[in-house]
Amino acid sequence: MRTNTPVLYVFAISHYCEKARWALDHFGIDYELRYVAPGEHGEIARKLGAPKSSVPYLSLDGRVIQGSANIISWAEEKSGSTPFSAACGEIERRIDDVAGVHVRRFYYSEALVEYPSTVRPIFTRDLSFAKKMKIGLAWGKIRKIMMARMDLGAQQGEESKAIVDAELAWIDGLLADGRDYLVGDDFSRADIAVASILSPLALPPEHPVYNRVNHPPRMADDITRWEQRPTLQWVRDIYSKHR
Ligand SMILES: N[C@@H](CCC(=O)N[C@@H](CS)C(=O)NCC(=O)O)C(=O)O
Repeated sequence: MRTNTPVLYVFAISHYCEKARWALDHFGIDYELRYVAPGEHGEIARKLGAPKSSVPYLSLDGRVIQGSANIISWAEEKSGSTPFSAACGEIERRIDDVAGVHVRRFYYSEALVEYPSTVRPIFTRDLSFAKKMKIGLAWGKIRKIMMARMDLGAQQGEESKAIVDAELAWIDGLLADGRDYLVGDDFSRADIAVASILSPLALPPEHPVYNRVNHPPRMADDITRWEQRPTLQWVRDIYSKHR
């Protein structure tokens, strides 16, 4: 059946997917959410004509928009919102490129390397029974590919943790003047970007997936130690007000 409703393809576990999903919700876009399995995601992306394999991507009117930032720009335009400022763009780019990559590597370097059976249920939680079985059988191979692609390991996890710590200090610094929002007086895509990318560390109850995620032990200790940091308190506050 053909419909004109845009379809957003996501991994449940992905913070970039949460970012795109939140933006579509925020801008009041009607869309269908489709969870995909690792492996299948690349095949669908190729069939749709997306330049890369990564989720999130949005398919609509015979074209595809890939990448959380591009999806937000499309949603902003579609909803007739004021285009984002350069300051928003800078914050979003940095959070995507630095914290986005290293929060993920910090988590997977412990979870996927040492406790892989805790990761699989998050990847497969919204998939059909048949797909769950398929991923279960291929899990060893998928894990190896992910470990190589993201360069995971104990030392890499420590490296990424230090980078995440520094990026939290950057946001702590921005919030030090008591501002409610990162740019200007209103909620913006910079807030969506930072809150969603850091949500794996803040575990806000309003998050559609991480509200039920258990982190591996060393990361759980770090998160407990960081719990009162202004940035992570701010992420929980933004989620409670805007998600
Ligand atoms: N900067 C991109 C990053 C997207 C990304 O890294 N997606 C990951 C999931 S978190 C992915 O699909 N990885 C598998 C692949 O690249 O094939 C965005 O904002 O959308």
